[in-house]
Amino acid sequence: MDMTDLQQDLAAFWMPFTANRQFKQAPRLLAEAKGMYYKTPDGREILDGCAGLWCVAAGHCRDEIVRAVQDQVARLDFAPSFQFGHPLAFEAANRLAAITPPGMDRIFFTNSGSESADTALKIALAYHRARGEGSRTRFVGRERSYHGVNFGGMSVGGIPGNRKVFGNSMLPGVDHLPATHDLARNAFSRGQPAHGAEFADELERIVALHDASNIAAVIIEPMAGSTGVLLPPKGYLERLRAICDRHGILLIFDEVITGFGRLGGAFAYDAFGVKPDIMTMAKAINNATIPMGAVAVRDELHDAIVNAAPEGAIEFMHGYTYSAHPVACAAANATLALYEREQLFKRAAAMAPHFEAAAHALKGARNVIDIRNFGMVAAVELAARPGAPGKRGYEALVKCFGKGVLVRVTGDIVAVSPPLVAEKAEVDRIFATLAEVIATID
Ligand code: PXG
Repeated sequence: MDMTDLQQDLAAFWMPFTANRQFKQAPRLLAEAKGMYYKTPDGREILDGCAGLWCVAAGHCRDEIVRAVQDQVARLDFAPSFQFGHPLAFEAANRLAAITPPGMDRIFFTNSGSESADTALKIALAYHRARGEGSRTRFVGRERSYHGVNFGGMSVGGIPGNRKVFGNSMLPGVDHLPATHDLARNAFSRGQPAHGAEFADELERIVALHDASNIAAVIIEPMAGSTGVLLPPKGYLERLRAICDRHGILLIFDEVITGFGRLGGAFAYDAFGVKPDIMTMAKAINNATIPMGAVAVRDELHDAIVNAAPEGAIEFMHGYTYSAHPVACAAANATLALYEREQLFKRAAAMAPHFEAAAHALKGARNVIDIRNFGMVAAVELAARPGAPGKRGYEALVKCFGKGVLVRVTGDIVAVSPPLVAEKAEVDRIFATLAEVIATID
């Protein structure tokens, strides 16, 4: 086989979260990218309406990040982080600590959002055990939440499709809060919806059932992303925080999507003012240039775990070969410096009103039953075609791609979350294309 054959035979690559047979009949290939645009192998430009997969916050192939990666891979390709260290890892941790909420300055590195979710759960267990409350082993997740695909994250997650096949092999001792999505009361809300703070009270019911002394942590996405942009109702996060505090339960925010400017601040804390005990990150941590994730924890949690171990002993039995990989760290350092220099989170906040208006201009379009938004993220929800849920959404994705715009679809919900460097004209084009496309879908 020559190289062209190797690239054109699509059978060997078993694609993740993809309808493989359908895709391979009509593949959508992306060969290059720069700034706000992808390019297909035949040279067609595609405007990136979802920052890759919510991750390329600064736009594609930014020179500073590319150079940092090129330099680093030639200088130090790999160094172990078990009992050794390299300077860029400490720099990356300090750069992250500078933007995490106050007092959440201890950073554990992973390679993905899924690994960050499982790491966060393990930190919660280790913390309670170190304090002599080892009976706190239960977790509380939420319906319609996504915390990746590893067994821990999948168990606390609430995506039926992920749970259907593997449901009998999950972590024991997990309950789920109800999802906060309430179209009857909140359709077409701008920003946080008004109704639904009381969904948090379900946590009291779960505590009453199991007793707080058995519950380690609650994990939620402060804004549920991949399940269709579900925003926290006003007062909901505050109430959840208060109930956790009342019962000594840790609160974990999964910020894999919400982190790094998507909500118009560094993290959900900056947008909503509620501070978790542990937060997970990935994706835009290094503009998605090299796989990387991280978990930030409150200093007291770190100290409790570390100080409980005998001197000279490994305090937390956890880590990955590629934790703090030098090339990933180089990309993170260059990315975080770029975010700061360009004040990208503030830029996202400044663009948010225009973005909101452009999104809500689709109100009244065919089959549109809701539009919701916050910062630089919006969802347009279509009514499902009777007997064929997901078909309208998929058609929207295919037709937008045909018109040169990449959007992300979950069922019949179209999510728009472009790189934070998007100009007004690009925001307008994304929504105008979506409007044109929706008009053609019966
Ligand atoms: N937590 C959250 C909140 C996520 O959104 C993960 C964990 C897992 O991250 P990794 O890096 O292991 O994939 C995610 C991932 C989509 C989509 O279509 C969303 C994600 C991944 C792929 C597709 O919206 N989020």
